[in-house]
Amino acid sequence: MANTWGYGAMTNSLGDIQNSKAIIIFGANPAVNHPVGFQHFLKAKERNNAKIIVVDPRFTKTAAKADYYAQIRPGTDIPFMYGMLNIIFENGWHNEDFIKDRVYGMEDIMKEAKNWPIERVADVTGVKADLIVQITKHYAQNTPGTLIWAMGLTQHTNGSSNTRMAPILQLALGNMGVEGGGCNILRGHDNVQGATDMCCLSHTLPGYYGLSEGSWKYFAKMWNVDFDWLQGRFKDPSWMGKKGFTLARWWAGVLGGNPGEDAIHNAGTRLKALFVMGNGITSTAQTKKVKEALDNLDIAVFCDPFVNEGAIITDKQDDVYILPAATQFETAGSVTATNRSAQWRSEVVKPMYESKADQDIMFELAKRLGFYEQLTAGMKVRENKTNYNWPEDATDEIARTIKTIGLTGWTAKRLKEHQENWHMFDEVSGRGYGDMTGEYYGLPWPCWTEKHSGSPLLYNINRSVAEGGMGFRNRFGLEHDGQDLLAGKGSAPKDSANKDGYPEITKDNIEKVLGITLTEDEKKRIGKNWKVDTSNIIAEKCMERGIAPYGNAKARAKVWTFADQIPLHREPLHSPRTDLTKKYPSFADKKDHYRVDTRYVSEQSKQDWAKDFPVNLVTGRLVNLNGAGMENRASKYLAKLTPEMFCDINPDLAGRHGIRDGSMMWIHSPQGTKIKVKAKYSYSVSEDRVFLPFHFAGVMEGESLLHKYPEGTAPYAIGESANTVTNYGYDIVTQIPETKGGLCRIERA
Ligand SMILES: Nc1nc2c(c(=O)[nH]1)N[C@H]1C(S)=C(S)[C@@H](COP(=O)(O)OP(=O)(O)OC[C@H]3O[C@@H](n4cnc5c(=O)[nH]c(N)nc54)[C@H](O)[C@@H]3O)O[C@H]1N2
Ligand SMILES: Nc1nc2c(c(=O)[nH]1)N[C@H]1C(S)=C(S)[C@@H](COP(=O)(O)OP(=O)(O)OC[C@H]3O[C@@H](n4cnc5c(=O)[nH]c(N)nc54)[C@H](O)[C@@H]3O)O[C@H]1N2
Ligand SMILES: [Mo]
Repeated sequence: MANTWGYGAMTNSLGDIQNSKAIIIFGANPAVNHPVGFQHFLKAKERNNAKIIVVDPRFTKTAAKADYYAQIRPGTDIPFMYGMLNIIFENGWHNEDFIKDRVYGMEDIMKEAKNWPIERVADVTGVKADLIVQITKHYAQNTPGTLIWAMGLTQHTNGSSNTRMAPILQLALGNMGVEGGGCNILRGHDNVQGATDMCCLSHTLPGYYGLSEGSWKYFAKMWNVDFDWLQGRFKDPSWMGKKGFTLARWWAGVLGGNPGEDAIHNAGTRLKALFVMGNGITSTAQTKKVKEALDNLDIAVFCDPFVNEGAIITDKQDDVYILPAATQFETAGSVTATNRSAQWRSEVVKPMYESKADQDIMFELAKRLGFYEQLTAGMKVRENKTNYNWPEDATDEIARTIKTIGLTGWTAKRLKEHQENWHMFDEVSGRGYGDMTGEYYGLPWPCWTEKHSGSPLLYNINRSVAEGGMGFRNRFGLEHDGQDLLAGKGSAPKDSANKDGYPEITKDNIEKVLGITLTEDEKKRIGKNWKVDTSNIIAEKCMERGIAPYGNAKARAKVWTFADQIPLHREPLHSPRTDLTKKYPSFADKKDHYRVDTRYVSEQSKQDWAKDFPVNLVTGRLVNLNGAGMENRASKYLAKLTPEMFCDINPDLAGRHGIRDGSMMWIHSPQGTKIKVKAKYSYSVSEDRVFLPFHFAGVMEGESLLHKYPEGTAPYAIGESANTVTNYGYDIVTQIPETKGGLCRIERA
C-alpha cells in the first residue's frame, strides 16, 4: 500500500470528513453498515455543500444520498481509477509539488494511466464515459476530497492492488496529510482495528513486527519469557519465521492434499483441532468446504455467547464443544476504533450464568496446557509484581512494547481519563479542552510518548510532531534504482530541526540527524532503533527536535517486491468478460501462499466460466444483521425485518428465467454448489448481476438444519448461507476471499 504504515487504518477520522469538500466512496455502503459514522458525511454535505460520489455495482442506500452514482462492474475499480488519473494528468489537475517532494514512483503510474483512455475504461467498467469525466472533474477540482473504501475494494483476488490504487489517486491530487482529505477506510467489527494492531493475524507479531528472529527476541524480552522456550514451541526453529494459515483457508489445512484439493505446506501434518473465538464460521467463503473440514477434525471448540453455526453445519458427532463466552458488556479494557484512537470500556454487568470473558477462557486453557505463567509474565514486569491486574496491566504491557505504530502513550491511566472526559473533546477535530487541552480524543496512534497528544491525521506536515504531525515513514531504505526515497527539501513537519527528508532514527544516527549529543548514561540505555527502544529516549529526543522517529520519506506508488509493482487491472478469476480475461489475466498460480498452494490463472482459464455461469454474484450486508448473523437472527425483532434469506434480482433478468417476485430460485456456483433462496425483485441491481446478503445459515443446498440446533437455541430466522456459492479466489497478498467478484447460474426452483 501507499499507506506507509503498510496496512489499513483511517488516515484521518470520521469527524474530519466534515471538513471535506468532496467525498468519493468505492465499495462501501456506510448508510447501512456505518450509519452512525455516515452522519458526518451528511454534515459535510450540509456544511460545505460537499458532493457525494458513490462507485458501487448496486444502487445502495448510500447511493440514494449521492450526487453522482457510477454502477461499476465488480472487480474493475483499478481501470476506473486509472481512467480518472488519465483525465487528471491530461488536464494538469494533479498536485505537482506534492508528488515531487512526497511520492516515489508516480512516473510509472502516469505511464500506465495513458493505457486507459476513457472509451476503454467505459467498456471495461460498464460506466458511461461522460459520467466518469464529470466525476473526475468534480472530485479533482474540489479539494480537499476524502476517499472512502471498505469491502467492495478488498474482497477480490487483486484487492490488495485496489487498496494501493486508491491512496495513489489521493497522492496524485495532494489529498493526503490534510484536513478533509485522506483515505478513510471504514473498518468492520467493533475493535477490528485493535485486533489487527495486536495481530490476530498469521503473518506478523503484534504491532506488525515481522517474524524475524530479532523481533521474536524483542518480544521474548518484553513478554519476560525465555527465547529458547518460545522457539521450542515450534516443530523446528524455521517454522518460527513462517506465515500460518489464514482464517479464509484454515479448512485447506484439514483437507489439503485430498484429490482435487490444493496442496499444503504444514510440516507434514494436517490441522486436527479448531478453536474458534468470535467468528461465525459460515461467514467464511465456500461453506461446503468448511463443513467438510469440520467433519474431519479431531476436535472443534466454539467459544461464543450464542450457538455458533459451525457446530450446526457439521455432521461431526463427538468432540464438538460450545463454550459460553461472555459478551463485551461483561468485560473491560481498551479497544481501538477505525481512526486509530483508543477507548476504555468498563464492565457493565458481571459475566452471566456460567459464561466467562474471553481472556478468562484463554487463561484457563493456558493453565491446562501448561503455559499460564509464560502467558501472563509480561503483565507482571513493570514493578516486578507477583500478580497482575486485568485489564490495566495488559494495556500497559502493550504500551511499553509496541513502538512501530507508536502505542507508548496508551497507558491505562490516560485512556481512562479520556473515557471520563468524553464531553471535553471536539467532535470534528478531536481536540481536547479544559483538563484535556493538548490531547486528542483517544490518543490516535502514533502516540509517541507518555505525554504525546496523539495524531488525529496521518502524514500531516502542517503540524509539529509533538502535536501529531509527521511525514511518510522511511521503511524501505534510502534510495531505490538511483532515486531518493526520502522526502524532498523543505517538506518536513512544522517546527522540525531538520527541514528536509531524513531516515528512520537509530542509535547510530540519532546524534547526526537530530543535531544533539547524548550523555554517556543515555548512550548506555538507548535501544538499537526507534522500534525496539524500550528506554524511549529516541522518541523523547525526537519530540524535542520536532522529528518523527520513523523518519520522513516518500510514499511509494511502486512496490518493487510485489507481483505487480504498480497496481494493474486483472480480471476476477470468474469474470463475465472472457474477452477481457485474455487481455487482463489473473496472476500466476502461487505456491505456499500462507501454507496453501493457490490457483489464479489456471482457475481463470480452466474453462469459459461466463458461458455456463453468466451472472455476476455480489454479496454484502444488511443493516439489521451482522456477519454470520446468528447474534441478530437470535433476536426476534431484528430477525423479523428479514425473516428469510433472499436474492436481489432485476425483474428483467428474473423474467427471462420465469422467476416471479417472491418465488424460489436456485443459484449454482462454478464449484458445483447451489443454494435455494427467495427472489426479491429489485432495480438496485442491473440485469447482469444479483446480490446476496451473507448473514444467513441453517439451510444448506435446500435442506433445513433446524433439527440440529440444541433445544431452545434455534434462531428466529434461518436460511441458505451465501457463502455456499461464493467462488474460489483469494487475494494475492492478503488471501481475503473473492466474495465480491464471482459468477453464478440461476434457475427457477
Ligand atoms: N449492519 C451491519 N453493519 C456492519 C456489518 C454487518 O454485517 N452489518 N459488518 C461490519 C464489517 S465486519 C465490515 S468489514 C463493514 C463492511 O462494510 P461495507 O464494505 O460497506 O459492506 P458490504 O455491504 O459488504 O460491501 C460494500 C459495498 O461494496 C459493493 N461492491 C461489491 N463489489 C464491488 C466492486 O468490485 N467495486 C466496488 N466499487 N464496490 C463493490 C457492494 O455492492 C456493497 O454495496 O461493515 C461493518 N458494519
Ligand atoms: N460472502 C461474504 N462473506 C463475508 C463477507 C462478505 O462481504 N461477503 N465479509 C467478511 C467480513 S469483512 C467479515 S469481518 C466476516 C464477519 O463474519 P464473522 O467474523 O463471522 O462475524 P460475526 O457474525 O459478527 O461473528 C462474530 C461471532 O462472535 C460471536 N461473539 C460476539 N461477541 C463475542 C465475544 O465477546 N466473545 C466471543 N468469543 N464471541 C463473540 C458472535 O455470536 C458470532 O458468532 O465475514 C466475512 N464474510
Ligand atoms: Mo469485516
